[in-house]
This record gives sequence, C-alpha cells and structure tokens, in this order.
Amino acid sequence: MTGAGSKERAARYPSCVMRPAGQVVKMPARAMDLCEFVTPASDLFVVAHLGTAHVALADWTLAVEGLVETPLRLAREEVLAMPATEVTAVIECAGNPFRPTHPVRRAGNVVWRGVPIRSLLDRAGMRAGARYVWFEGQDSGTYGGAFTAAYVKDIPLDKAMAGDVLLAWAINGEPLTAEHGFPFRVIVPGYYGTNSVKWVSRITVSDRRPEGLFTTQLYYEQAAGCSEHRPVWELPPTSLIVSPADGARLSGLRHRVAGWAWGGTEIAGLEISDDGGRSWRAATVAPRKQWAWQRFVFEWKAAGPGVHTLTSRAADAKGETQPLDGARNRVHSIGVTVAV
Ligand SMILES: Nc1nc2c(c(=O)[nH]1)N[C@H]1C(S)=C(S)[C@@H](COP(=O)(O)O)O[C@H]1N2
Ligand SMILES: [Mo]
Repeated sequence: MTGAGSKERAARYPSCVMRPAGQVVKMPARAMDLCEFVTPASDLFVVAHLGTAHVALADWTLAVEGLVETPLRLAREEVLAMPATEVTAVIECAGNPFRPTHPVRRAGNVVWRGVPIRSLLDRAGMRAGARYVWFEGQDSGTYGGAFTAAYVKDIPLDKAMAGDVLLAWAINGEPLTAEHGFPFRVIVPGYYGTNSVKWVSRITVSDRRPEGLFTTQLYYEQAAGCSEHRPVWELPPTSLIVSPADGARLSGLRHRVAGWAWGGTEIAGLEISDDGGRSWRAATVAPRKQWAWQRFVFEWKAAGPGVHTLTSRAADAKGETQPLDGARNRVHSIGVTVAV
C-alpha cells in the first residue's frame, strides 16, 4: 500500500482526480461559533490527508467483497434506492497522527443520511471468520512522505453491524460536497473522524486488520502505561466551552458557561473549574440523542474582577474522565476578563 518504487505510486482509482493534491485542513468555525446543536455544513471542518478527491461518476460502483457469500457490485442508483436512515452524530478529528497527544478540537454535530452498512453486509451475507470491515476511499497521494494508492480504514465487524454506521450521501439534508466525500462516505458514530472514510467505493470483510499507513502505522497507538497498541477508534469523553468566547471581557460577576460534551459512551457528568483544576463544580448536562453532542450549562459566579480561567471536564457513563494533560481529549480551558 505504501512505498517509494515507481510501480507502487499508481493510484488504485485512476479516474479519480485529486484537486488540490496534498493535505487539506480547514476549520471555518471557532469554538464560540459552534453555538447551534446542529452545525451548519458551512461551519464543518474539513480534513483530507491526500487532497480533495473528485470521483468520476461514469464508472462508479460500490464493491462489497472479501469474506462474504455473494460479492456485490452496486451502481450509485442501486445504493440510493436502498432504505435510508438518519443519524445525528458528532464528527471529531483526532488531529495530527504524528502528534497523538495534541488536541485540535475540530468537531461538529450534523444529521447524516444514508444506508446502514449493516443492510449492505446483510445483502452480501457473512462467511465464517469475518471480524473486520475495511472501507476504501478513492483518494490517493502522499502523506508523511509515503505514497498511498487508496485511503483504507477498518472497524470491527460488530461495530459495522450496529445499524447506525452509515454509507452516507447527505449532511443536514444537503448532498455531500466533494470535500466531505461525494458521492458516498462512511459515518462511524462514536468513533474518531479518521474512520469515517470519504469517497468510499469498496467494502471488504476480512478476518484481520489491513496493514497500512493509516491503520497499523499511524492512528495505532500505545495507551498510557500500557504496552499494547490500539487503533484510534472509540471517542473518549471530550468537551468544548462555547460560551463565553475565549478571551471575552465580561461585566458583572454572574455568567452562564455553556458548551458541548460527547464521547463514544454517553456523557454522564460535566464539571467546571475556575481555579486551575483545584476544585470542580457540577454543570447540568442534557441527555444524549443518538450520537449527538450534549449541551452543558453552568451558572458561574466569579470570585471577583480580573482574569479567570474556566475549564470543563466531562465524564462518561463508564466513569472515564477527561485527563488534565497529556492526551488529545484533555480538558478544555478558556480565559475571560471580568470587570464589575
Ligand atoms: N478517504 C478519506 N477519508 C477520510 C480522510 C481522508 O484523508 N481520506 N480523512 C479522515 C479524517 S482524519 C477526518 S477527521 C474526517 C473529516 O471529515 P470531514 O472533512 O467531512 O469533516 O474524514 C476522514 N475520512
Ligand atoms: Mo482527522
């Protein structure tokens, strides 16, 4: 899949045009702009390692193959004719895979529409030994100095069969743009964005994980204090203070602190600290709908005028909390100036 030899530099989908070629990262909205429950598509971040793929529709097919009873080749119309469903889910970028402990806080919450991956797999039928599902995008190019013929990610079969993992074609009721994966992308709710493969046109069922730059080299990490490597799959608990805005000048001592919290497991509690993490007080957290982010609200009374740091820390229903440091999901802090 990677390598410097000229033969290996051929894209697997030559009809797919990479424009621009090379990494694309866009973050149109700051945290303070993410005030709506559903993020408008125009505020959604964009990440592509190899560039923006422009998929040729003339010869487009979806292949479903590997450890299946009946390999499928579906035309775009056949996919669009299958029963579709909507899932509201957060998409969050894990950030630069070469800096796995650095938070980038690129996230949005949108309504995805598509056909459940489960429906496709049921149609093909699983064979014995099936354990992982690989998704292959049509994009190719160079990332981190290595050539990749097609972007490939995998998830466990059990996750793929959950019914809310989608082959999606719409965001908030609008067709996907090229940047977000037109004509079809995978959405894996509750997993980091890197797994939600854009421009997908091959689904492979396998008994093993695929070897590759984005599967067994990058996004394959050692958990703290643990020798075992794990893929960057499930979202740990995370939160984002949206209001007040970072750097805001506030008048009066009483202010409402609000934002979003989410993770692969429902958020059960959120705490705010205004003293650098020495003491914490509970905010109110809304229950989760599907895989959406959850709103938190905290009525804050500043100890006095001056500069304050406000920090949010989410805990999920399994009891996992955001670390204070050393991880991409570390607590979020903002600074505000209070005048009376
Ligand atoms: N084919 C393909 N899919 C991809 C990527 C990619 O480089 N190629 N990047 C992933 C990463 S790291 C993220 S965070 C999300 C971003 O999705 P968005 O650009 O629609 O917000 O797409 C994922 N899907
Ligand atoms: Mo990402």
